[in-house]
Amino acid sequence: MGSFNEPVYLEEKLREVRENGRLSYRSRSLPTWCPGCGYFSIVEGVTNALNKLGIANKDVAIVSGIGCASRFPFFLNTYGFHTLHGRTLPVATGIKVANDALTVMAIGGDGDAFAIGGAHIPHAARRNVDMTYLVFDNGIYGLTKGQTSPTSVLGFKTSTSPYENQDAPLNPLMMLLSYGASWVGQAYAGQPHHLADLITQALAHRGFSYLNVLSPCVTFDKTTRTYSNLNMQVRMLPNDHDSADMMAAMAEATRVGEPALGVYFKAQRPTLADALNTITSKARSKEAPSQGANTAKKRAAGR
Ligand SMILES: Cc1ncc(C[n+]2csc(CCOP(=O)(O)OP(=O)(O)O)c2C)c(N)n1
Ligand code: SF4
Ligand SMILES: [Mg+2]
Repeated sequence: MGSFNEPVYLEEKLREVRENGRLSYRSRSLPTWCPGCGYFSIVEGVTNALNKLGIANKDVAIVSGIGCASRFPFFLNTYGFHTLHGRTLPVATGIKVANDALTVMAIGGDGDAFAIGGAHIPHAARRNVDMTYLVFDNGIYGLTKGQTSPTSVLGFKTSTSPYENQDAPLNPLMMLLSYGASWVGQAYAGQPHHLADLITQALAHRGFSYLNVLSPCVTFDKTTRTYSNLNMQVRMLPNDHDSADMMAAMAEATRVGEPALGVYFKAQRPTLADALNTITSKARSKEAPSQGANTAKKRAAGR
């Protein structure tokens, strides 16, 4: 990689991109996001990660809800499903159950995830559905022109909080850790190489991986989650952070004002597919559930 002082020539960059295969993951639709939106980095991160892991386009399904973030599936040349607002996880779970061979990614904004869709997250996490959930956390409703969201900071003035937001923001990392997600990390759109690396790790994890991506909404947030503020605030998790230690992960997740980037927690445990396979093999054997046997006996006795 060249230094910051070296010029980057467009022709060279285009040749590199054409040759390394990443473009095959992009559709012909160019992103409709505002220039400077953090989401461009996430498209780049996902295409890099898929290319690095060598996952074929036909083996990927990307599911989203509604919002600027949820436009994502249009821009990738994979299977895609733009569902209803907040309903990303149930649809993604259904896809994974129907075809376990697919790499399933669920995508949403902080509003889609934690407001209208909030009640789905604990269940996908506790069941350890083998998918990656990327939340583009800009702390605002971007698509609908800048309303306060569940992750908006205290004191944020928006069209729905003209007297400054008085509601304490949710802590997505703490929520996902306590819900039982088996991989939890945080990245920042302003650090695209690190972001691509974390997306790669999240996709490679077997189980429910959650990546919170801090991302500026350059159009509707000029004061809080801006690049200049985030550049000063973010830090890397300490080198000696033990991602097998839940208490250490929670301690980092609750540190106020200095969002840390990296893998907070990871663990291996049975997935939803493992649980369903267990049920299938039990059902195929003679091992009938006891309640079912009683019901059958009662039916036979005419009760
Ligand atoms: C049932 C329903 N309620 C409300 C809306 C309006 N709406 C569309 S997107 C959105 C929030 C988007 O915010 P977020 O999920 O944070 O995504 P962003 O646009 O910031 O990427 C809302 C409230 C809707 N489309 N459907
Ligand atoms: S409104 Fe905000 S979140 Fe939506 S595309 Fe523009 S900058 Fe990005
Ligand atoms: Mg948002």
